[in-house]
Amino acid sequence: MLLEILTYPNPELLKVSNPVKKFDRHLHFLLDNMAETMYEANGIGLAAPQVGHKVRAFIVDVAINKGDQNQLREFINPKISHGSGSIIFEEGCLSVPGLSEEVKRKEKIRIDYLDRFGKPQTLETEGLLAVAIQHENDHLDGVLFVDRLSPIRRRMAKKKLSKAITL
Ligand code: Y12
Ligand code: CO
Repeated sequence: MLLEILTYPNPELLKVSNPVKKFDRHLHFLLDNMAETMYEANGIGLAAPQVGHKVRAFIVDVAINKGDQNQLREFINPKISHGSGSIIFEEGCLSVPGLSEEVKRKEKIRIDYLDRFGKPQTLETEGLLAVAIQHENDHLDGVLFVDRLSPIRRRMAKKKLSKAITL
C-alpha cells in the first residue's frame, strides 16, 4: 500500500519520534508499505515520520543502478556512534522535492539498531550508505538536510523552497 509522503513545511517533519516498542505485524506492515512507497518515488531512503508515523524507524536502499539487486535495509531505534572523517554529498529528500544541496557529514559510521524482529544488530559502513543513514536518522530527530547547511546557505535554500511553494 502506498503511503502519503509529508512535504516541507509540514510541522510533523520537525518533531522528535518515539522509540519502537512492539515488533509486531503492525510494524512489519508499516515497513513493507514504506519500502513500496520509497521505490515508487525513486527514493533511496525513507523515515517513518516522513509518512506520518512518529516512530524511530527508517529504511535505506542505495542500490541505485537499475538492474542491481535490491539492498533494502531496515533500522529501528538506531544509535549512530564512532563517526570519523568527512564527506560532502549532494543530498535530496522525498519530503523536500525540488531541492538538492551539498551537505557535509561523517564519512564512516557505526550504527547499532534493532531489526524488524527486535534483534540487536551492528553495522560499520562508509560512503553513500553512511550518508543515507545519517540523513534518515536526522528525520527521527525532526532535522532536515537544509538544517545541516551553513546559516547563509540555509537561508538561501529556505527562500528557494518558499518561492517553490507559493508558485
Ligand atoms: C544521499 C542523498 C540523499 C539521501 C536521502 C534519501 N533521499 C532520497 O531518497 C531522495 C530522492 C529523490 C529526490 C528528488 O528530488 C531532488 O533530488 C531534488 C527526486 O526528484 C524530484 O523530486 C523531482 C527524486 C527522488 C541519501 C543519500
Ligand atoms: Co529525507
